[in-house]
Amino acid sequence: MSTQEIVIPDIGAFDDVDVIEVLVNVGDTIKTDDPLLTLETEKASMDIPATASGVIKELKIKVGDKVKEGSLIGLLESKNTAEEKIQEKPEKIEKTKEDITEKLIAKPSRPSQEPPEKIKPQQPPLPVGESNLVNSGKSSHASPSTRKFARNLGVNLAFIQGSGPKNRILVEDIQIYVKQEMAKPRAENMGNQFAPIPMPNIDFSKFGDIESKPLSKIKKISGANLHRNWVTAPHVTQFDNADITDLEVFRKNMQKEADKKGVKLTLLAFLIKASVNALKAYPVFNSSLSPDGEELILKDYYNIGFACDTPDGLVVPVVKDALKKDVLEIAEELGKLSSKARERKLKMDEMQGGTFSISSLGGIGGTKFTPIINCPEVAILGVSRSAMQPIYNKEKKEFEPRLILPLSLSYDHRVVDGADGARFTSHLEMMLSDVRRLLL
Ligand code: CAO
Repeated sequence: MSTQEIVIPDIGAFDDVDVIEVLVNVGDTIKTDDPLLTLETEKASMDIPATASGVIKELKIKVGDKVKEGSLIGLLESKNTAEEKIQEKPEKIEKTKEDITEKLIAKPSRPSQEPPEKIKPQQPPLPVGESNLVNSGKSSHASPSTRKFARNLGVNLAFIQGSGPKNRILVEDIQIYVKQEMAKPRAENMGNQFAPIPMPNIDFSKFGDIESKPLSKIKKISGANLHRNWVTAPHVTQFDNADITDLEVFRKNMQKEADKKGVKLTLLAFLIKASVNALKAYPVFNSSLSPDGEELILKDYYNIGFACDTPDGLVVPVVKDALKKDVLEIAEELGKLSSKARERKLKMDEMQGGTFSISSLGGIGGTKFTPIINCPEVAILGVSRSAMQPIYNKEKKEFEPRLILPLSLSYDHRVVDGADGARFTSHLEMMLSDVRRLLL
C-alpha cells in the first residue's frame, strides 16, 4: 500500500479554472479513468479522470475552488503504485491531456447538426399521458453551462436522461431531446414539449433564518392537480354580485327549524341549491370534455363538490344528487362531510363524481378571487364575503342598504362561451335574490 497525490493534469494554458462538481468522496474506490471532478471555463466543462486506481483517502478540493495544472485534488491509497505507474503508458497520459484541453476550449453551446454517434438516446420517449419525468424526485445532474443551454431553449432537465458519467446530462442530450420533441406530431407535443424553465435553486438561508417543512400528502396531490388544471383549461373568470338581503333573513328564520334537527343551515347550502338550478338551465356547465377533446359529455346528475379547508390542505367532498335534496338535507350533509374532512375520515367515494364545484371563502374574507376549475369539470363558483352596500332603488329613487354577495365563476373557455358565462352568473344572481324561486 502506498499513498500518492492526485493532481490536476496538464489542462493547457488555463489558470483559475472553476471546480463545479466533485464526483468522488473520501473512501470511494476508484479505477483509472473514473471521473473525479468537473472543471468549467466560460466556454465548456470537462471531467478530470483518475490516472490511477485505489481508494480516496483525502480530498483537498471542493466545489467553487479555482485550480490549474498541478493543483492538489487529494490523496489516493493504491495497492501497488509502482505497478500502476508502469501500466500507465506515457501516450495515454498525453492523450488525456489533449482531450481535456480540447474540451475546455470547445464551445458546446452551438448545437452541431448531428449528435455524436455514441450519444444515442438511452430510452425511448415514454407514452404521452404517462409521466415523462426522468429525474422526478431528485435534482437533475448537469453542469451550470449545460443548465444555461437548457434554460435558453426552455427545456426542463427533469425530462432528460443523461448519458454522461453518473447519468450527468450533457449538451448533446438536450440537443437529442429537442430534436425528438420537435419531430413529434403537434398534438402530442402540446403538453410537455417545453415545460417551464426550472425554478432557480436559491439558498434562502443566505438572507435570513429559515425553516423547512415537508408538504402534506394532500398538498402534494392537490398541488399537482391544480397545476394540471391551470395549464390545461383556459380559464376565464366572470364576476357578479347577488343581492342576498332577503335570503339571509329567510335563512336566519329557517335556522330555528333547523336547530330542532341539530343542523346548521349555512349559506353554502343555498348556493348549492341555486347552482343546481343554474346547471339545469345551462347544461353545458354540467359537462366534461372527452379526453381526446372530440366530444362533450353532458351529465344528467348534479353532484356538487365544495372546497373544504383542513389543517392538512384543501379537499373537495361531494354532495351527491343535490337536485333531489332540499336545503335542509344539503345543509346536514355539508356539516357531516366538512367534519369528516377535518378529521381526515373522508372516504374516496365521498370525494368522487363531482360535476360542478363551489369554493366559498365568504366566512373568511375577501371581495373577489379567481378559483381554479376542478377538471374535468368545466366550471367552479367562487364565493366571497357578503357586505352591506348602498344600492340604488329605481322605483323609490333612493339608495337602500342591501347585503351583496360577490360571485366569481371560473369556466373552461374551450367549453363555455363568454356570453354563457355571464348568463350563468345572472341566473345565479336571480335565484339568490329571490328565495321563492330558489325553493320552488
Ligand atoms: N359572507 C359573509 N359571511 C359568510 C359567508 C359569506 N359569503 N359565508 C359564510 N359566512 C359566515 C357564516 O355566516 C358563519 O358565520 P357565523 O359563525 O357567525 O354563523 C361563518 O362565516 C362560517 O360559515 P359557515 O359555518 O356557514 O361555513 P361556510 O359555509 O362558510 O364554510 C366550508 C364551510 C367547508 C366551505 C368552509 O369551512 C371552508 O373550508 N372554506 C374554505 C374553502 C376554501 O379553502 N376555498 C379555497 C379553495 S381554492 O380555490
